[in-house]
Amino acid sequence: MRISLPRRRFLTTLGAAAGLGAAGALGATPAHAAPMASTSQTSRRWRRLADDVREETRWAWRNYVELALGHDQIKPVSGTYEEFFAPGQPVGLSAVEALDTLWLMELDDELEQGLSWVRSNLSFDIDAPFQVFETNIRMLGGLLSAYHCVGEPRLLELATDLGDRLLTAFTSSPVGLPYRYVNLRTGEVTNPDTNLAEVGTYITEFGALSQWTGDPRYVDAAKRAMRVAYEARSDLDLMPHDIHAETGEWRNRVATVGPPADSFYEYLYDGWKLLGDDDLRTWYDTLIAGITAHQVEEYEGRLWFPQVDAFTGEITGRSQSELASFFSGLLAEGGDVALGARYHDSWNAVQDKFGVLPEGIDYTTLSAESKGNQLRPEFADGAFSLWLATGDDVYRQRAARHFELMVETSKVAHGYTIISDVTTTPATRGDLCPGYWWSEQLKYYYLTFVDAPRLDYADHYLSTEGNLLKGARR
Ligand code: IFL
Repeated sequence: MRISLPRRRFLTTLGAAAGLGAAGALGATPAHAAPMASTSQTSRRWRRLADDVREETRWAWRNYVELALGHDQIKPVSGTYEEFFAPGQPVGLSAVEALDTLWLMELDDELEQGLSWVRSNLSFDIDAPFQVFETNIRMLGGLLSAYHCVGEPRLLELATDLGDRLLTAFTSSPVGLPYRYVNLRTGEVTNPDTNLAEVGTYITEFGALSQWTGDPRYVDAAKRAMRVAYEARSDLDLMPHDIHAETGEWRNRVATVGPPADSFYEYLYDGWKLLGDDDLRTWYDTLIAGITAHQVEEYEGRLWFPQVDAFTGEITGRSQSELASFFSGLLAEGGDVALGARYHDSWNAVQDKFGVLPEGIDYTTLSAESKGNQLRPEFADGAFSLWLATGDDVYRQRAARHFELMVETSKVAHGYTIISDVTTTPATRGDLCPGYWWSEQLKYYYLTFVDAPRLDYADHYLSTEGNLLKGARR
């Protein structure tokens, strides 16, 4: 989720002061503005990087279209593909995830290929259980962001059809917490043993759907689920990460800002920002105060978020998932820029040590506990949010390094792949390009390196999956 703030204002001011046009302002370095010549060199460097990102996107898309269009995820080493949600039931996940990225990059021929596939092929009348959370952030979010960008009514029709099928997961529960799976055709729900992210990452997609269709059922269901979880918080204002969808009872005691809790916190802030719902801001502030009081640890000069017992505050683990690095950007957007910046610094130390970030570390030793990398976007996501919040060039530099490392290690014959071990030399590659890659880091890099004309930097919203639900400049 990313809502912007002061950067555009700053650049405009600096550009005007230096007598620069729009292009000159691109390379501006806040706080310590460089002389004119080096400013334009810097500007050219960022433009070149943005062009590189766009070219890599175009090349990878061409491969996907040739080898896997309509399938969920390309396997870019073997040139084959696999489905993400249900075996033998493709829904063109990568195509749907890519749509708003292609639009923002003005890759309009490629966008038309994706839209044309969606128009002619996409249907959700599928007799198979789909994971509600993933279907929401990836497919519903992808369709809604594409609708927001190109305005085609068919995209909203498809989104509404899918939203109705997902809603059953909420309305089937006696307390309103969604089951983890719903059969898209029959509405049969399964897996009530769930977690914070999977009960509380709906409010912006469902909110946008409610606003654009005029039907409040979606946003009401999403908020009800968040309220049920929030009201069960501990006296320390902490939340265990596992919960039961039929009873609302906790299934463990461990609080974490990483998975499987992460985007629950994100969507409290996002829901407030996108929909203006003050309850959500109050809930966010309450829980972040609990986290900063009980769930932060300084370790050898770096700041981390340990796992703690939600009822006593005792530290129970010092592992850190790479996915938690998004929290740096969330903190900055929520108003605590200093804490967010310190947390990003901690992750930057991990990037300095390993290059490509491992999936999980022990922060007491900075050693890799989980050695793969699933081609993850969170570090670049945090860098983009901090760049927007501070205008400090250091975050662009970190994003640039992240991009360059990805090209060095993950680029293979037909696209970009996950890494199964980042600690070997060279890194050991897997054979899969996850759907979120199309929606997330390509977009974060591009928007960080260039002033994209189709984005309203001053007022936009990107979801947890990087889907643009506000701020498209059509
Ligand atoms: O689906 C992606 C999204 O950013 C999220 N969780 C994990 C994925 C990327 O690592 O919310």
